[in-house]
Parts: sequence; structure tokens; C-alpha cells
Amino acid sequence: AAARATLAAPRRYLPVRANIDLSVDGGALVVEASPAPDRVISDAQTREELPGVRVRGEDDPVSTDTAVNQAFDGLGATFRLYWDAFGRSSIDAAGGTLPATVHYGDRYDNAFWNGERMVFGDGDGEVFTGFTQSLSVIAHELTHGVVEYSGGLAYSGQSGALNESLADVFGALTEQHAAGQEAAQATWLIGEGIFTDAVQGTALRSLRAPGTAYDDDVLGRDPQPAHMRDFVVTEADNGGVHINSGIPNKAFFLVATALGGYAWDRAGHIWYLAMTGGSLPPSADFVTFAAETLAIATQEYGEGSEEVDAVRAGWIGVGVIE
Ligand code: ASN
Ligand code: ZN
Repeated sequence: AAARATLAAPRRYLPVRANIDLSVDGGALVVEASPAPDRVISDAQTREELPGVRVRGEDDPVSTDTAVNQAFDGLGATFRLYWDAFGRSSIDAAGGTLPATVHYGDRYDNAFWNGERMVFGDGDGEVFTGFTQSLSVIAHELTHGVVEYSGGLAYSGQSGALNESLADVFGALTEQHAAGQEAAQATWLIGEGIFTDAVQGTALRSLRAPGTAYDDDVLGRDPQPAHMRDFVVTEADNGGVHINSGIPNKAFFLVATALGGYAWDRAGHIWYLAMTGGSLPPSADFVTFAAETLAIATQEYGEGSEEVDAVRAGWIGVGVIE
């Protein structure tokens, strides 16, 4: 009988871009591959239309446009934190594209994740300079994508404040990782460098001291609480998602600084697993999230460990648990 023709196996493509690192170890050649980001930066040319014109991808030269390069480099640094510290490749954990748009809108005073891409305004030049100036802002927006891919946290009330807090935590960790900084050396600020000199303030938010990042004639005072007794009940800002995020932000700061060393190693590891582990309902509140971080610390480091004690003390310190 004639052999049946076999269909050629479908051609397989590597799902991710990779860096190949060669080194020599005791005379042996070591070849290591690590995933590399696939960044695509577009320019909205001051219109509020997305995605805008594609201006820089991985194989393109450095742009003449600073905002383009800041977005490109910032996404690269965020990708490296997620890969080096947590073994995650990109927003989707599968090496997917990192899409961003710069020069969104005319003097637009914000940056956001729209469910598909990161979007950065240039700021009005009076209060804000460009939002790509700050690595923690770029990593904040990318982390909204990670949260969404991990099942999401509904963007209002406490779950929304947790969503915001995770974006800030991994924003701060990205800056610390890029600078090789330990918890004790870090600024714990989000958005340093995006205010103009006219503003009395160093940054948008502080994880170390929520409520103190700025105190300005125009902006007023940063209204973030750092303890449940000061929880703000409001209709504004989706129920205060950027306000009450100060409480879980401070909890993370307390845990990370109690443990010391690089914040991503242990505190960040626990928070990363809580964020991406799939156990949080989208409606999770602070108590649910605290319980999840305690369960993960116990699973990863054991009952009675320094890590479990630090996590418990952190949440007690902000009044989420007793
Ligand atoms: N900058 C804000 C954020 O990413 C934008 C917003 O509230 N949608 O949280
Ligand atoms: Zn946010």
C-alpha cells in the first residue's frame, strides 16, 4: 500500500521576541534566551484619536521625539521588572505587544490604560509636564493592563482603590528595580518629575506618606489617607479610587520596609501572586486582599515566618485588619 502523505506540521513561530545572551562559564559556552519586549509606540499628534500614527517599534532607530523614547524606554524597564522579578513576559504573560500612544490630546493632563493600550498626554505645561517623564507613571499604566489580564478589579470603591494601589506598587517597584534600589533607599513616589516648577509638590502620590506628595495653592493638598480611620467616602473619582489607594499603598510600604532588601524580592513577590493568582474576585475589598496576601505569604514562606509577620503587621498598621 502506498504510504499516506502526511501533512507537514504547521510552521511554529516563537510566541515571544527573545534576547540571546552568550557567556563563558569554566570554558563552556552558555547560551541563555530571555524574552524581550515587543513595544509599539504611536503618536496621536495632539488629537484624541487612537491609536495614532506608528512611530517606533523594536527594529526602529531612536526617535527624535523625547516622549516617544521615554515611553519606549519606560515600557522596556517595566517589562524587565516583570520578567526579572516575577518571570512574567508582558501584560498578557505571553510576550504580547506593549502598545502605547504619546501626545494624546491637546495639553492633556493625564495618562491612562484604555483596556488595550497605554496612553500619555503632554500635560498643560502649567501644572503638568509630559506624563512620559515618569517611569512610575508608565509602569502604573502598564500594570492596569496586568490587573485586567489577571481577572480585573472593578474600578470603583475599594476594589477600584486596590486596582489603583497595585498600579502604584508596581510603578514604584519598576523605578526601584531600574535604579537597583533597596526599599530603604527608595523615594516611594509616583509621578516624580511630571509637575511643573510652578507646583508645590514633588510627585502625584507617595506610598511612604500618602497625603503629603503635594500641598499646592492650585491643586490643594493630596487627599490620600494612610489608615482606615481616614477612609474617604465620596462619589468623586469612582468612589475615591486614587484617594483611598493610599491605604493599601501604605500597607505595602510597611511590609516592604519591614522586610528590607529589594522590595520586589519578597513583598513584591507576595503582592504579585495576589494580583495575578486568580483568587481575587473583581469585587475584592481591602480585607479580602489582605487575607489573600496573608495566605500567599503563608504558602510561600511558611507559618510563623518573618514574611507572614510583616504582612500581618502591614495591614494592621493601616487598620484593615486587627
Ligand atoms: N492616571 C489615571 C490612572 O491611570 C487615569 C485614570 O484615572 N483613568 O489611574
Ligand atoms: Zn491608575
